[in-house]
Amino acid sequence: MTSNVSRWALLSLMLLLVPFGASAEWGALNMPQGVTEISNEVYTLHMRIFYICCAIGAAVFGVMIYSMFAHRKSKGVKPATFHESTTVEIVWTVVPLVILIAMAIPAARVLIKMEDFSDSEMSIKVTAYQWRWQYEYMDSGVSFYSQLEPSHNEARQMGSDVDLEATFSPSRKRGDSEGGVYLKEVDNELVIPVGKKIRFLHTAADVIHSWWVPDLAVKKDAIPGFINENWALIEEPGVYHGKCAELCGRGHGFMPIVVRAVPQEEFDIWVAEKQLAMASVSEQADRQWAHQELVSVGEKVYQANCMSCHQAEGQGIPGMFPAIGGSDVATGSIDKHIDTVMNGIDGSMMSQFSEVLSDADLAAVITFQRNAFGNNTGDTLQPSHIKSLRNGVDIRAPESVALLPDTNTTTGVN
Ligand code: HEC
Ligand SMILES: [Cu+2]
Repeated sequence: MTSNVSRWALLSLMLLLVPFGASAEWGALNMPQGVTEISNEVYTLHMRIFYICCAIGAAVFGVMIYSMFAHRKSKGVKPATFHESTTVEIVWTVVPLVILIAMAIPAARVLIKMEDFSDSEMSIKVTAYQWRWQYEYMDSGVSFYSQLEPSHNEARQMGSDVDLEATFSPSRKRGDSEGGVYLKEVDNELVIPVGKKIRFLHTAADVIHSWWVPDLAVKKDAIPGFINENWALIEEPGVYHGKCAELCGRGHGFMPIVVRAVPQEEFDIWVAEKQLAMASVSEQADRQWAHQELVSVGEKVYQANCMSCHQAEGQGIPGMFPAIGGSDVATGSIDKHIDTVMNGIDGSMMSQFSEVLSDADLAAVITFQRNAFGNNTGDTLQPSHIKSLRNGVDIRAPESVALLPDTNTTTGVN
């Protein structure tokens, strides 16, 4: 009997120890402490409540185990027969109440602080799309899209023979290997200055997403039609990773976030460079492009934005994504092709790209599709054509909007 009990005790102990032996890094099990004041406060709160839970657990299970062992039936102990002890009832109401209040006060303080957007020095609007983020710096007008780094996107494709272990680095620190951490890098990082209170405005353009960067203690739902607020003040320069934390469809696992916090001077240079690049994008739309130039730029745009569905050789996936090679759209009327890419196809996975791609990128990818994968229409689509389409009637607006009466001709309205 005794040997049986001790054998069970030993086995349970071994089972309990298994997870501890396996996890070399304790920190990896816990919540990260993060790099902002709020994230540190959240961490402290989390640890304090965790220890309170441990103490309660130890006390409750201790009393239970002691009672079961010391007063067991086999020792001839008779159960007590008392009922309705007012003292006990008061104690087990008051003690948890005091513990709850002791936890709620500091928790409420941190929550209120998290919701305090006053004195923010900079605002960034973050719009979530399936499956990319758009960052708009409200103060400087800088705006760009950020999505999974193309080399990672390529590696994750079905049948890709990229050696993940050799290409990507296992740790979270960037720079360990050229490829960065698999599925955690983006093409355009969100760059922000250190030491500034930055307000984030979250919204989404299609379904619900959630912008989550654990090191900043920021996790906010991005909901179409709503603006949610959030803020962060990072003290130390560094690179912080995050991801979308709301199941948002097929590509949910492939919308990482990278925040790079840099000193103010470095940030100012970055903003100036971005503004210059944005100006040159609009210049690019005005010049005349060579056919071959459009095709080679288009190939890169295709790889970054279209290949995950239409596949590397433009063969598509039968039943899911149509092939581009030999497609009626990519070899037929170019207007239909432009409309498909710019506006997407309602109710399908083919989303609109007019917001996401520049005039030059749109013209390039369409030219590429009409002259690759065995399509040889010989067509060349100039970026200026896309630009004129955008500047003319807003082809994205629903018809009802286009038909609204012109206020100038309506009597009584100025
Ligand atoms: C998320 C998956 C996805 C991505 C990414 C995607 N497409 Fe599509 N695409 C589709 C689907 C699905 C259809 C078919 C829609 C339908 O007909 O209902 C389609 C249809 C098309 C067609 C019409 C093909 C035909 O023969 O009907 C063209 C052209 C096209 N896409 C171009 C592009 C371009 C250019 C890009 C990148 C800029 C792109 N697509 C990115 C899913 C995607
Ligand atoms: Cu998402």
